[in-house]
Amino acid sequence: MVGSAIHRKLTSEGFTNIITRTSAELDLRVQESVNEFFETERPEYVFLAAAKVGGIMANMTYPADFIYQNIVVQCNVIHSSYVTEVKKLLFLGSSCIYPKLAPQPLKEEYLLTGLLEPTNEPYAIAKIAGIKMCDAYRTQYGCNFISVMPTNLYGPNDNYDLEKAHVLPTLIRKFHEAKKNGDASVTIWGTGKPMREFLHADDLAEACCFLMEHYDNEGLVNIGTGEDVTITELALLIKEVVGFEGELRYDTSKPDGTPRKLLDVSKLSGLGWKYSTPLKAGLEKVYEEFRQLNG
Ligand code: GFB
Repeated sequence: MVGSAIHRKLTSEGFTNIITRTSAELDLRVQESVNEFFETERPEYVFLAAAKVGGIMANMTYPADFIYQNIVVQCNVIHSSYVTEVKKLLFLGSSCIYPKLAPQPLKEEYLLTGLLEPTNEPYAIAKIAGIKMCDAYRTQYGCNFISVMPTNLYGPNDNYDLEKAHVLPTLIRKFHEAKKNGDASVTIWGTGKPMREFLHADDLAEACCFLMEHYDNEGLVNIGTGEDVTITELALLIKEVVGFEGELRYDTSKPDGTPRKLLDVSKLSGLGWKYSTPLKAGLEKVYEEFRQLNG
C-alpha cells in the first residue's frame, strides 16, 4: 500500500527512473539477493516501505514473523544502502514505537521513555531497531538515512483480511458484507473506546517525498493528521459511508490494544507539511475502490 502510493506520487511529479521490485522478484529477507540488487541497480534514493505489517490480531498471532522479518529486511536494505553509497534513505516506522502510556499527543522525544504496548511489542522493537540503525549509520559512516513514523494508514492496495488486517479496512469489509447480506448488526472488537488517528496513504506518500527533499537529520519525524477518533466513531462513520442500516455490537473478548496513540505533528508542520484528505472523504474514496474490486 505505502510503496505503491509513493510510486504514484513520484510518477505524478515527473520522475521516470523509479526502480521497484515485487516481493516475488526480490526477497528482501535474503541478504545475498539484496546485496546483488543494490550492486547492480545502484539506486541513489531509497524509500524503505517494505515491512511485515498487520492489525492487532496478526501482531499477536505471529510475533516471531513480525520481529524476525522486519529486522532482517531493515538490516539488509540499510546495510546495502551504506555499502553502495546510497545518497539518502528514508525508513518508515510506525506510531506503535511509542510507550503505551506516554503523554498524548506523542512527541518524537518520548521514544524509549517507557514500556511498549504488549500486543505489538515485537513489531515495535523491530521498528525501533530500524530508527537506531539509521542513526548509527549516520553517526559512524555519515550516511544520510532518515526515519519517519506514520500513524495508522489506509488507502488503495490495503489488506482486507478479516483476521489479519487493520481496523479501518476490516470494518469497511464487515459493513459492506453486512449490508449485502441484510444482517441486523455488525460486531466490532473490543470496547470501541480506544482512539486512533488515520492518514490516507496518498497523504503519507506526499509527506515522504517532502521529507526526502527537506529533512536531513537524525531522530524521527511523526507523520499524521494530529486528530483522532474513537473506534466507535470510526465504525459509525464507515456505517454511514457504506449505508448500513443495522446496529453495532461489541465483542469485548477481543483486545482493545493501546488506549490512544495520537501523534504530535508539530515537527512536520514546522517543516511546512500538512495532510489534505479529511477522514470522511478518504473513507468515501477507499470504499468506492473497494466496491469496484469486490462488487
Ligand atoms: O488497526 P488495529 O488492528 O491495530 O486496530 P492497532 C485495533 C483497534 O480497533 C483495537 C479495534 O482497539 C480493536 O479492538 N477493532 C474493532 C478492530 N473492530 C476491529 C476489527 O474488526 N478488526 C481489527 N483489526 N480491530 C496496530 C499494531 O495496532 O496498528 C501495529 O498492531 C501497527 O503494530 C498498526 O502500529 C498501525 O492500531 O491497535
